[in-house]
Amino acid sequence: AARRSYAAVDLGASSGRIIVGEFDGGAPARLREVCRFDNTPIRVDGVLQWDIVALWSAVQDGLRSYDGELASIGVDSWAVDYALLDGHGQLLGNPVHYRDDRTVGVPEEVDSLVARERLFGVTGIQRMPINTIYQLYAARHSSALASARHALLIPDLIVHRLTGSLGSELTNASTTGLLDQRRNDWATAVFTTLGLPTDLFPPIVQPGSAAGPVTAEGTGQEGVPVVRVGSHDTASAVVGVPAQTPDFAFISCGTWSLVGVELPEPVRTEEARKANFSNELGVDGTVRFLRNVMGLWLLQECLRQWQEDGHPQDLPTLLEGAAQLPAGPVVDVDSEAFLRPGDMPHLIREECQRAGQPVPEQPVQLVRCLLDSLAESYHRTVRQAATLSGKRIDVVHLVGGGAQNSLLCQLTADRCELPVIAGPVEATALGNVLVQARADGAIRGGLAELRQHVDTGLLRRYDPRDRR
Ligand code: ADP
Ligand code: LRH
Repeated sequence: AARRSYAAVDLGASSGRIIVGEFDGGAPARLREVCRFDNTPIRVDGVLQWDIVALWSAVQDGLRSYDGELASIGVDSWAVDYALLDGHGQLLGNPVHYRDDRTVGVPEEVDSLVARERLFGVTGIQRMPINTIYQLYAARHSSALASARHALLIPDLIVHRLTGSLGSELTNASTTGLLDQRRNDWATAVFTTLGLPTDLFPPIVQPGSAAGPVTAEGTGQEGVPVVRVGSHDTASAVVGVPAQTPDFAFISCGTWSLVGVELPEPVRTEEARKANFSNELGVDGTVRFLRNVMGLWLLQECLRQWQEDGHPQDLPTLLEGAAQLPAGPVVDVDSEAFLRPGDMPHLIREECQRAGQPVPEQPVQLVRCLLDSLAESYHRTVRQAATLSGKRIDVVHLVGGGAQNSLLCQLTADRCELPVIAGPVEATALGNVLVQARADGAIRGGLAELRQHVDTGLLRRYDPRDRR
């Protein structure tokens, strides 16, 4: 068969990349990284924001640098954040970062307008300050919102810039806390109750649908079709999970760790709400029943702080050292104290002290502490996901940048007492191109068939070690 190539534009909270997946009729897709760029948030007038102009320029440059022929392009990115556009489609400033402190105390304010139980019953989403619903409520009196005609989630914004097409792709819309899962449409009653315009977000569009050809200049790809994929990066990551059995749990492990199971139907029970689980919508009508765990953000912030303090640390050396240490103190990684940028080593030590545990002093001890703590949270969440959903779990798939952290993978296998299959690192880009290839007719089938296209050479297995 003729070779077909699809570009995944995958913007993560710590880095963006363009990865081209090639299909030539054989089973595994070949992935080739075209470019990678840092995603460094900026603070302007005290507000933490995404540097969207830098990101867009990097996407343009990356697409232009690709010298082969593309069958299509798909875009995925992190959830919950949005950009505002005026009536002419012009951007009204940078998107505010979900870690900005404008949402402090806002969930409680919204509770008094819409009861938590009711909101979960409609949207099925975990209560987190970062959710779009709380960000928009915090911004309800802003001049930007007053002059806005449209709000677009990040991947929808990039698709709009590429094609001019307006739409809200379903999987990412489900993370906002503003989507009515019973109808898969915007929860207009919730918008109204909160005093928000009901037509702010464009209509819902399905993953796998066409967004139109590239019209943007400066990309070198004018005319190439853009396909809407599972535009929530986690939706694409779970498409790219190399599951060989339905009885798996996943950990999509990057800046955040998304820990849960894939289900045919949501679980919007009171128990699920109390355990703070989310029902995120996936490709092919699936549901990701999961909890957001704070993730490698903790490590990223420690590294940033040590650098700022003039004691830069080398990650591979730290991880090697941490593997030699015995298990130490464990903190609750999901504490809101860790959500926003700050002196993470100090915050972790404080948390240990508060819990009456030994305080990790050296960087290597801190790294061991946060990896043990993450593994503990993964274990608890996998167990809860199984109990709350009634699903059996035989194996844990860990995908994303964290799959390169063999200590974390091993600790996770040990704590969960289950085998961990680590990889692919670029599961998100893979899931993105798999959905494009299917839309193009190059591959066929449901998710189980798409998952047969994962290159098993990219995987590593960790078995639980005996506990002494
Ligand atoms: P995101 O998509 O949220 O930007 P990634 O999936 O790219 O995140 O994962 C980034 C994380 O992967 C980093 O924070 C780092 O902890 C981890 N990582 C990246 N490279 C390595 C490596 N060589 N060894 C161990 N961990 C790594
Ligand atoms: C991971 C992710 C996650 C969201 C967070 C904001 O990149 O999309 O699923 O909860 O970013």
